Parts: sequence; C-alpha cells; structure tokens
Amino acid sequence: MKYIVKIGILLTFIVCMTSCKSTYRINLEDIHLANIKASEKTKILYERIKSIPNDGFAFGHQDATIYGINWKQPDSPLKIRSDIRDVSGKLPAVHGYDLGHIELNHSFNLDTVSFVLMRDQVKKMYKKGAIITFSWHLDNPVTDGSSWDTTAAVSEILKGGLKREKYEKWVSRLSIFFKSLKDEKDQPIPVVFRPFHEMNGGWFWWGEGNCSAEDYKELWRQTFMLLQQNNVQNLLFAYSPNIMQSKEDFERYYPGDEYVDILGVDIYNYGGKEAFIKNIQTNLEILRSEAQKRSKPYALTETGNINPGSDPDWWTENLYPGIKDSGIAWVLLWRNARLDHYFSTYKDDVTAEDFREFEKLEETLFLDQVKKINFKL
Ligand code: BMA
Repeated sequence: MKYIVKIGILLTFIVCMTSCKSTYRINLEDIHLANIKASEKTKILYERIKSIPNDGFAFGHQDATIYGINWKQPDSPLKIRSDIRDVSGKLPAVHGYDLGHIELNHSFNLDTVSFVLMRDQVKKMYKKGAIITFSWHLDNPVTDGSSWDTTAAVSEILKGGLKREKYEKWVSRLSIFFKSLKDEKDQPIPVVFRPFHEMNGGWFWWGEGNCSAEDYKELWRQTFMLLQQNNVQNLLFAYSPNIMQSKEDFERYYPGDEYVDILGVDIYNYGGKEAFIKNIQTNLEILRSEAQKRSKPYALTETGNINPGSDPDWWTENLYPGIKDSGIAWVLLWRNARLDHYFSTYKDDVTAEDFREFEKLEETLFLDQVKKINFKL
C-alpha cells in the first residue's frame, strides 16, 4: 500500500512537471514595451514570445486556417482546417493575417478574406493558445493604387502633408479593428503588428527609393502615436526589413527602440538552396546581435519556397539548416493561396513527407507546445 501511495505521488509529480513546466511568474514592472500603456495581456504575450527560444522555435503560417490549396473557409465542413494540420496533424503556433483594405472600410481584405471571418479565426486561435501577427498591405494613399504602386506618398501622410487627414482616418479604421479583437471575457486580444515591412526593397510605396529613410522612420513613429491616441493597447510592434546585406541595412530605417518590440526579417529562396541557407544564417546573425543589444526577441517573419512543387526535402535540407540554433522565436511561412502561389505545404505536395520529418524535430514547436508556455502575474 505504502508503495502504491509513493508511486501515486511520483506520477502526480511527473504529470505536473510535464504539463505545468512552462508556467512562470513574472513581475509586471520588469517588462518594458514600446507602448508604455500596453495591457497586461500584451506584456504576457511579449514574455511568452521571449521565452520560446528556450524550447525551440514556433512554427507559423499566414492565413493558416482561412484557406489552403483547394479549400477555403467558411465553406469547409471542418470548423477549423489548415493545410499544415492536414499534413502533420498539428496546427501552427503562430497565425498571420493581413489587414490590407481595412483602411478603406471594406468588408474583405486585399486577398478576399472577410474581416468578420478573420476576427472569428483570431478569437478561436487565441483561445487555443496561438500567437497572432498582422501585416498591413495598405493602399497607396495618394493614388489609391495598391501597396505596390510606388508613387511617392509617405511625405504626404506625415503631419502637415496633403493626405494627412485621409491617413488619420485610415489609422482610425485600423484601430477600430484592433480594438474589436476581444476574448471570451471581453478583454482585448494581444497581437503582433508588423506594418511597413520590407522597407529596404523598392516594391512598396514605403520602400527604398520611394521615400527617404527619415520619412520612413517618421511614418512609423507617427503611426505608433496615432494608435496610442486611439487608445489601442493590445499591440506589440515588429520591425522587419527584407533580406539585408549588412547591419547598416537594418539600422537605416530603424525607427528606434522606443517604437519597436520585436525584430524580424523576410527571406525567400530567390537565389537557390545554398544562397538561401547562407542568407538566412547571416541575416539571423545580424538580428541576433541587434536583438541582444536591446533585449528584444527576433523572428523570421516571412519565408517560403518560391518554387512550389519542387525540392522534396525543402524543410529539412533548405529551411532547417538556416534556422537551426538561430535563437528565433518563430518562423512564419507565407500563404497557401493557390497551386501557382503557395509557400508552405499541403496534403498532396511533394514536400509533405519531408514536412512530417521537420515537424518531428525537437525544436519545431506547434500549437500544442507553444500554448503551454505561459506566464502568471
Ligand atoms: C503577397 C502576395 C499577394 C498578397 C499579399 C498580401 O506577398 O501573396 O498575392 O496579396 O502578399 O497577402
């Protein structure tokens, strides 16, 4: 009998060690975010993100549960579907969404995703313990063309600019959306916001050659201030250039530590396998040193295979060698839009088998693992 009690205690201990192992206590005063008025939940999200690299890196996918190859919500008979789960049985830990056209008060984003559906999926995924991140492919405020219309616009939306009033309206619509993300207790859901990304490339109106670095930084700061004025307190701010040649590339557009919480970089495999691995390694090394100086977390905020349907071992032989031991909090794969535009994997994909190998690696963290990383105040 005595032994049975002892075994019972031991088993309880083991169960507790495995299920509670990642709940830590934190002191609110020790957490310093760009937004000094950020909610407690936002601070907890930040601590969760910062502690992920102790266990590995979180796996993320853009529009993961919104659509995939040959399906889309809300038409799928499954309440929650994801190409990643079809392949591996696991849901991504990080879920990315894009807010392009929220500024126009449209019901659908630039990729025809309804904002009502997006909000609903954000709530569901947050409840399950996921980390939510938003990019914003907003239109050109001068021409009303897309993000890729490179007509000069940044100086016009800064304070005193001709399109300032219009931009303030745009940010107020964005703010309303952020504030509408509420959990079951009606508390704002904390999320990562990654605006004006890939600014060191020339393809967006806020990018290299289309505005000065000074104006870019001012745009970031003024947008940050407008969100504050609109009382948005549930954001962590992520700054992410495109692939960099050196740390000067990182610094040129960096708006300042007081305006940024997370550092990131977007890298695709345009130069083939070897260049891809090398680019990721050197870029994540730049991020590591910039992030360590500032005690901020960092991530590979966008990546993917630009040649879908090729490279059967893309996950274990291309992506993984680049990111292993890099210290990133997450890697986010870009969207699975259609057969000629998908960046991850799906059930009939040539890389599906290899993805299952990648998923089995100790460092790859999916939703079930990341949801356990938690903090108490
Ligand atoms: C780009 C492409 C576009 C899309 C945009 C925003 O990289 O995938 O088709 O509209 O992202 O999601």
